[in-house]
Amino acid sequence: MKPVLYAHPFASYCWKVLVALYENQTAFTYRSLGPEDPQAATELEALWPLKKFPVLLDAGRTVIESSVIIEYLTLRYPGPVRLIPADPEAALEVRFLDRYFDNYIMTPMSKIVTNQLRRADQRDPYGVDEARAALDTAYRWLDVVMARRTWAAGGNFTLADCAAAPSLFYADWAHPIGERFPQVRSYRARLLARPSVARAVDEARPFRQFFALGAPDRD
Ligand SMILES: N[C@@H](CCC(=O)N[C@@H](CS)C(=O)NCC(=O)O)C(=O)O
Repeated sequence: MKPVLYAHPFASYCWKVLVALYENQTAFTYRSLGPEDPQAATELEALWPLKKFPVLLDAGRTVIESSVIIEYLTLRYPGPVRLIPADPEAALEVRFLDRYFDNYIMTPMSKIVTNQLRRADQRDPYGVDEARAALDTAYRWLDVVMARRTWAAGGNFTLADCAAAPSLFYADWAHPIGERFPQVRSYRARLLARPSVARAVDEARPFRQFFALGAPDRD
């Protein structure tokens, strides 16, 4: 039996896992969470009452949280692309960068986007200003790191790059990565040129109209 992934093609944390699956050409059943299949949402809620996705179901086991799903895939479905290095010290750097992209890029990006989905009288401009400032600080730190690296944690594509792809993709839409961060801009371009990421970007293309801030005419 193939693992089953509950996900949506436009959802950033789902991209993270999709990129990992595509990197190693891991076979899986895609349960797409959309209005066309309300049963998929019912199943998701039964598996994970918080209803956050992605969720992976494999051999009766429910695996939750994108990073944990990728760790699980590397254990149960290893492929030629080793997303978590065998060396524990190198793995620490990968896990740190994975946390970096989720906590310091994806989270402030989401704050800006979800604020826009609120009713005008319930918006939080102070919180959005804080999120924009946090993103600039995060871009600045990353720009220094990426001056010496091809991929987030060094020379190999890892879990950290799976996290970087959706977070930098959407962060640049929500709060553009300025020209003063050339290393981050070229890293984002490298990510988008990676076939696994390009596939996730293409699969999400039909949903761009739903980007709350208005999707730019690029990428
Ligand atoms: N920490 C979780 C975050 C999952 C998450 O927030 N997913 C979004 C989609 S990208 C979601 O479930 N949104 C629907 C909701 O918040 O109800 C992970 O890494 O999987």
